[in-house]
Amino acid sequence: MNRYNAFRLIREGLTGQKGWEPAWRSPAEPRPSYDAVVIGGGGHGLATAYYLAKEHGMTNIAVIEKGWIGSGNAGRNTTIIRSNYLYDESAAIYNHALDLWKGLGRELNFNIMMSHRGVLNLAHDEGEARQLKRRVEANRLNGVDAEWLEPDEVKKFCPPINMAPSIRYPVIGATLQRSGGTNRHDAVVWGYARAASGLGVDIIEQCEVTEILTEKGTVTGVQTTRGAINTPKVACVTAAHTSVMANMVGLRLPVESHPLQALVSEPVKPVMPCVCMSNAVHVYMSQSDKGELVIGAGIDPYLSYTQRGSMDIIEHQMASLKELFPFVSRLRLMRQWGGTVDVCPDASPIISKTPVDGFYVNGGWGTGGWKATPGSGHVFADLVARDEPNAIAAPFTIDRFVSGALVAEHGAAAVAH
Ligand code: FAD
Ligand code: PYC
Repeated sequence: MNRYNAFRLIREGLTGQKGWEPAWRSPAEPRPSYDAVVIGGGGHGLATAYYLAKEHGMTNIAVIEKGWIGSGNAGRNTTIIRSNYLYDESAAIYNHALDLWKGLGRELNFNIMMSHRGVLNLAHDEGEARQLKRRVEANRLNGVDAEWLEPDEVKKFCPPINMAPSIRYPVIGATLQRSGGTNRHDAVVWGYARAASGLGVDIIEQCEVTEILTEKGTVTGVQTTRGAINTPKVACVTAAHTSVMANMVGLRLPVESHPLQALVSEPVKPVMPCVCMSNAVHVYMSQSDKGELVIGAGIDPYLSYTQRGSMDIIEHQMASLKELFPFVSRLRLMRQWGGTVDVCPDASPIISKTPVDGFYVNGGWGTGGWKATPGSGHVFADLVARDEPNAIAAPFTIDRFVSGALVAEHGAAAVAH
């Protein structure tokens, strides 16, 4: 911090913090028309807007968000980042995202607290071990830094784990992706918003899109709670509300919305050196830089738009976690929350044009879209700007639900599905 900034910090502290400029421009009213409108101010929507402006010169655009930016899953997720998916198509997009994460803090000039602390996926029986070893081989062919760890190596990498063979689901090995890890979700959203705004993008919060306007099968604009906007391109990035928005243009997408919840403990000294996930018992844990243990579970099985989950899921997840990490039984839990995740039948996302000209969809990321944020925004911006999917996006068009060319990733996404 230079002397001017230090002085300013003190002055603002003593004078009621009135002199700070907002980090991004959030005009009260949208303009009457834009070259493109991005619906949804989560990580994916903001990244899309940023890359549209930065890489395609589309600066007359707006992000329309019904709440505040990051109020959806972007601000509710547990920030696990990895690219160890089974199929080539998935490895391509998640590796693309991982590459972008590596330089994102510098690019946005915002500390996103990216930490490549490694992600363990545990195996509890021979069948699971075989599947995970197969995934390691597939990952390596795709340039993912995956390895198989024997039990003593698991214990060495993650000392607090309980390796006792007597527990109900004993740990018999694990995969490790060392470049996987976590970051800070709010910082990512704020960083993208500030950078997009700096390039001219309007970020309109507390404004809901209530209608997609079309004429003869072509988008002409959107109706919002702050009036109509004319635009030839609508990029829909609304996660849990993907199918709701698609319905507005008469499209029925195979996306289901489920609650997914997580919780954090009181802060403690560093105890958990990595991210640890178990598909079999549906639980995972990491430790935030503040010291809180960040703990998640599987989806609540019913469909719902409520941003909360039910108690039995928490009971199940904590019972499983207590066996794997007995020390947690002495911790107090501090906060619990839920989000609503948009799940496709093959546990892979949709990045697609639609039969309605000018209406593009990016959604269906389910329980695993945070890790994809920069990659998703990057390839979606390219699709919206050029009206053609690039090689990374092409496998994720909605045509696959007709052709049957699904990218079935339930295994790799399974901890939360
Ligand atoms: P969102 O942040 O939900 O953004 C969509 C936005 O659209 C919302 O802000 C919403 O308000 C807005 N919107 C909706 N309808 C309208 C409308 N009509 N008009 C205007 N705006 C509208 N993924 C991982 O990779 N790793 C994890 O560890 C992980 N953990 C998770 C834990 C939990 C508890 C949850 C809930 C999710 C988790 N995920 C994880 C999944 C991840 O959070 C999502 O896949 C991802 O954040 C989706 O990003 P988004 O930007 O599309 O969604
Ligand atoms: O996709 O790695 C993941 C994940 C972990 C928790 C929720 N999603």
